[in-house]
Order: sequence, then C-alpha cells, then structure tokens
Amino acid sequence: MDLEAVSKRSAFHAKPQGLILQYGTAGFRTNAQHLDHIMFRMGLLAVLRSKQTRSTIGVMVTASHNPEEDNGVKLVDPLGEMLAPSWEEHATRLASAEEQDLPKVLAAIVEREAVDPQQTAFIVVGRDTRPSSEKLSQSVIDGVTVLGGQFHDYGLLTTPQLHYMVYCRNSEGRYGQATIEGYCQKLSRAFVELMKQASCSGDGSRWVKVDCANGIGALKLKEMEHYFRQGLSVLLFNDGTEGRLNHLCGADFVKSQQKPPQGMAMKPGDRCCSFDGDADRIVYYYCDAAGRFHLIDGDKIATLISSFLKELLLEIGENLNIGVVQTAYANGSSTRYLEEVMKVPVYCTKTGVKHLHHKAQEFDIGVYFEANGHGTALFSEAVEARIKRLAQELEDEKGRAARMLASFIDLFNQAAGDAISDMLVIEAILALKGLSVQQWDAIYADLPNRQLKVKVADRRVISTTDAERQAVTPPGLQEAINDLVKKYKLARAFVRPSGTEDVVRVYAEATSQVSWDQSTDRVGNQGTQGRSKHSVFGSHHGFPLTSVNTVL
Ligand code: G16
Repeated sequence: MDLEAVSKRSAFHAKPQGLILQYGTAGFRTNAQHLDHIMFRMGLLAVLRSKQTRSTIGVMVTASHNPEEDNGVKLVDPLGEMLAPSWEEHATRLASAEEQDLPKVLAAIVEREAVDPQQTAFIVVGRDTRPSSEKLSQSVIDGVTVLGGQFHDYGLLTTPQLHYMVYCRNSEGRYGQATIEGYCQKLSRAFVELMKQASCSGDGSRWVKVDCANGIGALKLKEMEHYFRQGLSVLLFNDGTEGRLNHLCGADFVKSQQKPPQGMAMKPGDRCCSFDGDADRIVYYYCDAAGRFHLIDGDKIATLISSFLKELLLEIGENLNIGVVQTAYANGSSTRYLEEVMKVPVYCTKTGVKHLHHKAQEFDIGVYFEANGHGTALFSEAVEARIKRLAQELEDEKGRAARMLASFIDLFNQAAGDAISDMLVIEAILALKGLSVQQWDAIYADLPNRQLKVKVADRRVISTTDAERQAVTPPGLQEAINDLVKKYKLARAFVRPSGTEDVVRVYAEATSQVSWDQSTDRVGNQGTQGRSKHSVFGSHHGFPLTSVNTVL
C-alpha cells in the first residue's frame, strides 16, 4: 500500500481544517460542499474493508430523505447489510483525521483489522439523482483506485438496489444476478407469479399512484414497470421532471407532516404511496369521501406483512418462529395489536435499519419496519430452503400456500428495506386477500401522534438509553417528560438526537389529539420558554431552541 501516493492524492480532496463529521444513523450526511474529502476517504476505507473481508463492498452516494443540497455516503457490507459498527468507528476516525495524519490513521486501521495489503479489493459504487452526486462518486472512485482497488460504477441506482448488487456478488449468484436486469427480473417474476393467484387482480387492471419524491425511484420504476405491468400499473407523480428532490413530497414529508405530497392528484379512495429520495422507504395513504387524509405507515405495513406470512405458514402447517422488530417511533396501537391480537413477539431497537436488520436476523422469519416506512422481511437460509422444497413437494392448498411463500421470499429485498420491492409485496398481499386500502387501514386505529424537529446548539448533549425511549442526559430531561406524559391516557413521548440531520427529534402520542397537542408542545416547545419551569431540556444548558411552531 503506497501511503505516500495516498497523501499526494488526498491533497486534491483536502479536508477543511477542523471539520469533524460522524458516521451517523446511515453514514455521513451534511451539505454536499463539505463532503469531497469524506468521499475520497470512504473510497479508501471501502478498499480496506474489502481486503479484510475478501468480498465486494458497496459505496452509495446519497443523502436519502435530506434536502437536495445535502449529500452523504453509506458503506455496504458483504451480505448487503449496513457497515459493521466497529468499522463505523474507523470511518469516523478516518473522516476526522487532518491531512498530515491520514497515512497514520490508515496504517492503524490496517494493523488493528489485520488487513492483508496484498489482498485484492473490489468496490461497487452507486449514486442518487442529486446534482452533486456524480462528482462525489468520482471522488469515491479516486480513493478506491489510489489504493489499488478495482471497481464497478453502477451509476444511478436506488440505495436498496446497490445493497442487492453487493449481496448478489458475494453470494456467487445464489441470491440473484448482480445487474439491473437481474434485479428487475427476480422481483417481477415473483410478483407476476403471485398476481396470477389473485382472483380479482390478475387481469392487469390494478394500479397504484406513486409519489417518487422527485428522486431516483421514478427513473427506476420507469425502467422496471414493463416487467411487472401484467400485474400492476404505476402512475408516477413527482418524477423529477419539475420539482426539487424531497421538497414538499416524498415519504418523509408525508409521514412527518401527515398530509399528501404536493403534486399528487388524489381522488377519494385512490391507493397512493410515497417513496423517499433514494427509494428505501415507502408509506401508503388515501383520502376518504369527506376528503380526510389517512396515512398508512411502516407499522401498518409490518402488520399486514406479518399477519399474511403467519396465515401462509398456518396453511402450510409449518410452525416457524416469526418476530417483528420496531423502534421507539412505532405507534402504541401497532405494538398492542401485534402482541395481543396477532400473538407475535415484538422487539424494539434503536433507530436505524442497521439495528433492526440485525435483530430480525435472529428469527426464522424477521419482519422489521420503522414507522417511517423503512423495512423488509428476512428469511433464514434454512427456512428459505425448506419452503422452496415444500413448494415443489406439496400439493393442493398446502402446495399453493408454499409456492406463494416461496415467491414472497424472492420478492422481498433481503439485503435492505426497498420501496419498490415493498410496494410489490403490499400490492400482492392486498390483491391476494381482496383487501381495499380502507380495510387495511381499519386493522387497528393509530394513536394520534406527532413528530417534531427542533434545532439546538449541540444535539450531542442529549444521550439516550432503552432503545432511545429514555433520555439519560441532560439531567432532569427524562423526569420532566415523565411528569408531562403521566397526565394523559396512554401517552408516551421521547427525544433523541437525529443521526442524519442537525436536529433533535421529539415524538409524542396520546389517546386524543388534545392530549397530543398538550404533551408534544410541552416536550418540544422550548424557544423562549427554555428558562420556564416547564423546560424539559433544562435552562442551564442554554439550548437556543426554536419554537416548535416555526419548525412545523
Ligand atoms: C435513515 C436511516 C433510517 C432512519 C432515518 C432517520 O433513513 O436509514 O433507519 O430512520 O435515517 O434517522 P435519524 O432520526 O437518526 O435522522 P434514510 O432513508 O434517510 O437513509
């Protein structure tokens, strides 16, 4: 490894003195202007990780749900998963090193991780549609090549497509073909097969309206729709031809604002969904005859999927261990429904699909979804092999159920939450069960809830425990939240620093909107009240918080 060459090349991607960024919930994210050195260095790190694991590693240039002027980078591990936590620490150290220290930090990682410098390295790179993404992905490639790594640049991809490519390449084709064609064919074949089983929807008349957040999802759906048109037509909105990425549209906007995206033509009863900027999240919604908006978020998606998978297993006669994984944002009604009505064990992890994914791997079938619509279902290798064998062997109703489950196993992207794959899964389940979007929504009633973003001077002063449901610091914060929520029925609230934006997130739910309004405003609303006796953050930290109302 020629560290001198690295230093020379790094001068073209110089780190602004003193700039410290952390590998957060989903990689590095900030304004695109500050990311050139990060991209170059993540190219270097990807080479070391590839040499160490003797596998292909992925680098995705995207800031997903963040505004268009931001960008970011996510590293993808050999099985298509998010980067291992110990390597996140290396990433932060490498990103923070001043220019003169870069060779030293690289050498330390090589030693600590016993990287064989002679080992070959192969990196695959993808990027979203942001104006800054192409140049930044060239900086990644610059980092890869200066350390002698080989690479394949896929160009424009959704984030879950890149995860899929990495998984395929490292499974020697067992998971699928590592091409766009391979991805489209694998998913579409499974989907069309399932739709043939649906009594009323296999005639090609089914359609759904999709808000693509003006992002990569639109390009990829256009590329793919002819593969599955037999089973579903997609009517695209916010396809990037006019509006700005994620601006007043997309899954994050719809979920957090609890209203339809701009630019979507919605008629009462229309089944609509929104992707986020890199198409790894999806939420559904519709308007009723009175024009009222109804959101169907990740919690209801997880409920639909897990109850359907459970029904299939019952028909096949297989008693497998299914678990559902959520985060603190999961609506209390969803958790109660899953545990008490469906009798499915539910687990709560910290925010970030990397945490949910790992927990879900502990089950025969693990369904994980964040309320924001980020999730998928994982099937253990043994379960996949068994179901595929039963699909061949069994006959009649049992055989039909086993064949359907086998198709669902292929339809889920098991490397990462994937808006396109999830949409096809949901559409297939609704069609097979003959459920309307209203009937799906009526499974249980969400507790009124709201999420706020609050700007603070330094969000890192807030630390949490118990899967982020309890604040540890600053002192007094949790006690103040407890005092507020105990006044309302089934109320719950928490605060946590975001790992993708420079904000603190505040979440509250309660049995009625009035309760919610009172509890969320008090938990989140600091501003000039920072020094009042209701200050849940504590005045001694001097939080210059803006009022909740200005953030909403
Ligand atoms: C990323 C993560 C998600 C997480 C979201 C918000 O989503 O992949 O797991 O829920 O950020 O995280 P935070 O609240 O820490 O900002 P995406 O779609 O932006 O990649």
